[in-house]
Amino acid sequence: MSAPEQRVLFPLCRAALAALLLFVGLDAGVVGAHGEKAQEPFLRMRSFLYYDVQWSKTEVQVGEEVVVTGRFRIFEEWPKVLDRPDNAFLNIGIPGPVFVRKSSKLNGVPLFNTTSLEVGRDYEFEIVLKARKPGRHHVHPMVNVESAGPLVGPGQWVEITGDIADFTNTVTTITGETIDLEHHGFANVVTWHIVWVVLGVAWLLYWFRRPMFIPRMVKIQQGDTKGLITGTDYAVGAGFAVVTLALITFGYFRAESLYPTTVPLQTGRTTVEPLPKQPDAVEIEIQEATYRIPGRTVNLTLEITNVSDRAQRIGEFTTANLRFLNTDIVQADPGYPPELIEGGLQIEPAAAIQPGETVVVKISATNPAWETEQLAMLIHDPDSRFGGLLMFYDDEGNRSIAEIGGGLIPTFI
Ligand SMILES: [Cu+2]
Repeated sequence: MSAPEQRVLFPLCRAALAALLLFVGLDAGVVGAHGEKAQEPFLRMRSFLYYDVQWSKTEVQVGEEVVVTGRFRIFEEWPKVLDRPDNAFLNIGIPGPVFVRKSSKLNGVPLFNTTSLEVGRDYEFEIVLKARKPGRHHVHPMVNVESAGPLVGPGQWVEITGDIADFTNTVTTITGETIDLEHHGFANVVTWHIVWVVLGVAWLLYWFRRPMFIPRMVKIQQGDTKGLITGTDYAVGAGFAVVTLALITFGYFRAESLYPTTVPLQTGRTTVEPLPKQPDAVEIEIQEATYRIPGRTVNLTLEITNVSDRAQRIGEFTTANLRFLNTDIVQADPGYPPELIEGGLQIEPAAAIQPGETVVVKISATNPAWETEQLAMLIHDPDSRFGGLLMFYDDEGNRSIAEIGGGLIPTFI
């Protein structure tokens, strides 16, 4: 390498190494989550609003199952910039293959295909996971929407103990054979990789053993192309082509004879009906919605009309997987991630709204979570709108869910 080259290359290498170390360092700093807080507030507040999410266990052995259940409401005022959930897939948000997914159901329908979901409606999911890799992992229910991306529910820490070597994932095939998916076909994959790598390397070596790029380029520039490709080269090239085609043909017929009965990967769609619509217990008109920056408080002034025949009280306001509870009515669920449950829901007047009555209610949700969960960022959006669910409870404890959403005005005093 010449001196000028060295002067250019060494600082470049150093910069690349520094960037790599910085990246590794940053990565180590954020192992705590998936970056779910980095999703724009409108994605978390106005798309899929998850509720009643539960994890059957938070500590499991390798091979044990965890069932994640819950519901989501697809927000009626779906953001215009997002593609609607016409092509959606129920998924799980985990850091790599630390669990295997044994089943997923939406409203009781097994869902391993894409489906289309209706805006404004509710769905109930159940995802069964089998613990594979020991560690402490953040587990979110998630729906992937084509062109809109992954829309995640709340994340719970699940601890897997044991040894990954004990993990098995056996299934019985349609021909009655029992196989372990953890290792099935692995030797075959390795064998074929070796075969193709050997062939590829042999092809490269055949050409590399002679002077390569620059001497050949010089010859071409001089118009002296004689002898660049010899008769032997043509023969060897034809030989490689024949061997390649023969291997492909052999592979095809071998697979056909080993696995005569196969089913292609299924790409059909599944239809899932939404949960039946519950009659509205209340009608809500938003009179004012503000975010007071110094106090980290969302203040809502709502005109609420009770259209049910029972007295109604507000028990919870939930948005972006955060739950603000009126602890007079709803007690914190010990199974829900504690960092996502907040008290501090002030309701004025606190009295129940009687049937037929219209009351102006002031709700304030004060919590640092507006900043720490990066939801307050929405005031910097050109479309500063919020969304969420208000949970009403009647005097018999029946719940009804009302969607609220609209513009949110920041206040600085
Ligand atoms: Cu997470």
